[in-house]
Amino acid sequence: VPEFDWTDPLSLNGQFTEDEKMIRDTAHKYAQDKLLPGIVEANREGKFDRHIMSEMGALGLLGATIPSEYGGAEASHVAYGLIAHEVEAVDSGYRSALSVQSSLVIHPIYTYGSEAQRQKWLPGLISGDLVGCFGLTEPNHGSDPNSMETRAKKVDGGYELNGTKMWITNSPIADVFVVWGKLDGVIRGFVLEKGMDGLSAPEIKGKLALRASITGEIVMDSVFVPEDNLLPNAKGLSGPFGCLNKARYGIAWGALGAATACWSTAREYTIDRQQFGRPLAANQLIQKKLADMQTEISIGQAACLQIGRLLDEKKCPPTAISLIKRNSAGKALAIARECRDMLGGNGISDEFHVMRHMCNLEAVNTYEGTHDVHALILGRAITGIAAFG
Ligand code: TGC
Ligand code: FAD
Repeated sequence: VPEFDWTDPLSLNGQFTEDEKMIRDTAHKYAQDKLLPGIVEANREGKFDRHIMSEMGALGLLGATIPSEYGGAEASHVAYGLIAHEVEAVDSGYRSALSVQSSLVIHPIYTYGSEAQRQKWLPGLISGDLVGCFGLTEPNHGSDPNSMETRAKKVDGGYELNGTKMWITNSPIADVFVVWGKLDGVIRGFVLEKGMDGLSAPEIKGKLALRASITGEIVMDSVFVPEDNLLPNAKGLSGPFGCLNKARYGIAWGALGAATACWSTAREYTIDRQQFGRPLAANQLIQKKLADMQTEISIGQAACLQIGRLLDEKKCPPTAISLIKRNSAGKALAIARECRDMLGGNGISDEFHVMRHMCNLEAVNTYEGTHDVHALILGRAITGIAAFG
């Protein structure tokens, strides 16, 4: 009889290719050896170390699915998901940096850009020499990006952009800004570069989630953007949404990495800690919680694997990505809250990592489409009735 492996209850490891396992192990080692030792301090101080992008780039973790001619690792979507899982096991903020760079900046330049644009920006973004950000959300328009106020006007030799983007991961340290704005009423993508006149990216302070990630605004005050910086092959909301599909998929894997880290901590803690003369883990209530969490995590991972394979086969409907993004983020948040409780008073200390994950997952449950917005996307598909407006 095959043995049950509590670390891999659905034997998913056997479903990965050798390449995927190698990439996962590289990401795991990097995250544990290089990211984990500094995360408590980075979170306390609210600091993101720019050098992390270069380190991830050097290991091939950025833009991993992109062809090698631009510096990419030509990895599968499953490998990309496994990278997100391992990095987010340390901190959702580090996975955010990776998601934005890979799915929201490298992907649109590769998919919607001209050959000249690919050659100009992709190698630097994939190596981590350049940092990118993605501006869709605005102060007055988050769940409803179609109502955006950012406008582009045709001028001699290019476009003039006016508008403000809000809650933009990495914008204060970005070299390259993929910004979405309306040109003659149609949403288009523009690549802005640090130093352009009228472009600024002030940091948003006071975050209680994703403190080790840097977040800012993008303020565009009559920014002149040359003709060559318009992404030629994206028109309408399907442009930014094509990027969100990729990022939401990575988040679905990543959130389960954070959940796994919390669950492992709670497991070890309740085995080690004695109350009433025996380990906490000897109590049925504790074992039930651990079993419920393991069930949700492993079923969630199996779902992510299925979606990853569908993406690799170019057979994945975007609505299926809403299902896993919503499931993983919501379940991971619930698991982190439960683990926090299982650690008792120690659960509120950052030394145990769980409460940091819990706070981070509040943001993960909100960005890239809130938990409820993804329910409405599924609801529209199920009923044929859009409940947004
Ligand atoms: P709707 O009528 O649904 O669609 C308009 C056009 O877009 C197309 N489309 C998609 N295309 C590809 N993939 C998808 N997932 C798509 N969803 C829609 C659609 O086919 C249509 O195309 P066309 O050519 O017919 O015009 O538009 P709506 O305005 O009714 O949309 C409503 C809703 C709720 C689905 C949508 O607006 C939504 O998903 N809102 C959530 C916004 C969001 O996710 N923002 C994320 C910002 S980026 C971010 O958070 C980064 S955090 C990253 C990090 O730090 O890790
Ligand atoms: P709102 O849309 O105002 O929603 C508020 C509440 O109302 C939510 O609970 C929502 O579910 C609910 N709601 C909204 N509409 C409906 C409806 N029709 N029916 C029922 N309930 C509804 N954006 C970017 O473009 N780039 C980034 O890099 C980026 N990074 C981010 C990083 C962080 C840390 C955070 C917090 C956000 C980031 N975002 C980014 C923005 C993020 O995508 C938005 O916050 C998110 O889409 C929600 O938009 P909102 O904050 O305007 O909330």
